[in-house]
Amino acid sequence: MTQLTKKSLVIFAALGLTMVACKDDDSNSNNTQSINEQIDFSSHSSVPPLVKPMPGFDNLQISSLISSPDQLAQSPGFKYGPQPDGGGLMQDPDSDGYIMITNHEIIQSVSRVYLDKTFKPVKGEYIVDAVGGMTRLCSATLATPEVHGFGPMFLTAGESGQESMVHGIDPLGLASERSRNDRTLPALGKASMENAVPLPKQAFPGKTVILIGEDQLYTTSHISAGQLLMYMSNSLGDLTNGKLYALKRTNNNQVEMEMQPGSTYDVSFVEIPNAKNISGAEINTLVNSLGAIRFSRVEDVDYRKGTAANNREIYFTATGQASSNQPVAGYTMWGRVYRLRMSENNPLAGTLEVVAEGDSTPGTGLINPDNITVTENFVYIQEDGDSYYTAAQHDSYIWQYNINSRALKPWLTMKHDRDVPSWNSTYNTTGETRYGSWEYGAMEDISDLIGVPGTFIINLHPHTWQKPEFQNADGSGTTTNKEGGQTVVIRNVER
Ligand SMILES: [Ca+2]
Ligand SMILES: [Ca+2]
Ligand SMILES: [Ca+2]
Ligand SMILES: [Ca+2]
Repeated sequence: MTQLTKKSLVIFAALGLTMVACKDDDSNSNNTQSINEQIDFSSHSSVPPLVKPMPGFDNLQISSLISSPDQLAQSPGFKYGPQPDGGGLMQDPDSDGYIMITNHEIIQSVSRVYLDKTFKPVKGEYIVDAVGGMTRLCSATLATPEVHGFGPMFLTAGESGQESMVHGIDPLGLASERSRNDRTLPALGKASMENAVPLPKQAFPGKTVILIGEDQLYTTSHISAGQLLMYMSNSLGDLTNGKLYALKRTNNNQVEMEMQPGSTYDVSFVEIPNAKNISGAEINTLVNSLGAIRFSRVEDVDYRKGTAANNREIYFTATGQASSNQPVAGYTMWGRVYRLRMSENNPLAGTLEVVAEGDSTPGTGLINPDNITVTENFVYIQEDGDSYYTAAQHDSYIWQYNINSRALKPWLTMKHDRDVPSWNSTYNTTGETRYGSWEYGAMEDISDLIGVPGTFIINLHPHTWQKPEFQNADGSGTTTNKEGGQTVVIRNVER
């Protein structure tokens, strides 16, 4: 089958399911007849879920989809790698099942897992290995023709220093080409990037707009700290001829802590001239002289789902930094979540607000937000607590922020169960006792794709679960990490 035919099938398949979902919404969201009864939500993994609901969310139904020790029927040699971070799910154009694309941060790789129509993983392989990945690959986004107007393309960002780049990976590409290192997108710039998130095609019709978080802390050798970057082209699907921009305040104030919760600040995107052809070091010098806001480590970015107006509402995290457990002047320590409202008629203009932050509740509230997932009515904020601030009082949570009521509630936590010896010796092989030793990767709404409302997958990095047999999952022989990874399915998630 040619590539073009495959892509066409993806479009048709996705349109079919979208139409079903729309019908459900119009009639009755509780109409059980509309649910895809073929999906089997029992745990398919040999490892139980490594997360559990927080009090008040006991209706969540959690099953484990895949974990590193699992052996899949059609690919017994495949190992699901450590640190599953960014993910994307699509229908398999060649079957009645699905394809899950996942990057594995620390081994610089991207896996492709095939699932049957019941959502059971049956086969896995790598489409990027550490040789092709070149840099750590963090969060990621699967761009699709039906939502974004181009693709399917898995945009996965490199985060190993300021010369890292975004890779555009064909999710249907050949596994034999996994070591190819010519899949980067120079026009999207060079930086230590967490994610490159294209906005839906309806947000700014005719344009390609991609928001990129720079996970960079302030150091004397990197005084611009982290930026919110934007790639924009006036042609839909053009990833080569657009321009790169950085977010700044219209009053030129670059200090993030001079923006307070409860206030709204005018911002604009300033062009970084010739970004495609200069180094990441040059970009960082330039953005600082252009007056870009210096955030403490921008991690993940997402847009509000629903209408085009919603899609122009952007949420992103600044995960924070500390020096000897104390704040660094001008920078968030415990982390913040920002909301950028982009102007309908001008993507270069907008307003910025702090909607959640941990600095006013050191150690008990928000701790180092990292990945972020936005639905129509909620923002799910995923913590990465392994900076191990001494004042931290809880393990990594996912917080649920209600966009309308502004309520912020701890929603999910890691199942460390350190007081259960058999569990602790199995899943905490390094014996780490501090809070926050496990981290979340991406959380993705798969409801419309599988036809079951309120269903999400969440990737987990149980960093202290390590075994020699988990090493070299991508087969390149170039990495030494031996952590296990897991992806879980969660139902009854409020959207
Ligand atoms: Ca990061
Ligand atoms: Ca920077
Ligand atoms: Ca992370
Ligand atoms: Ca992080």
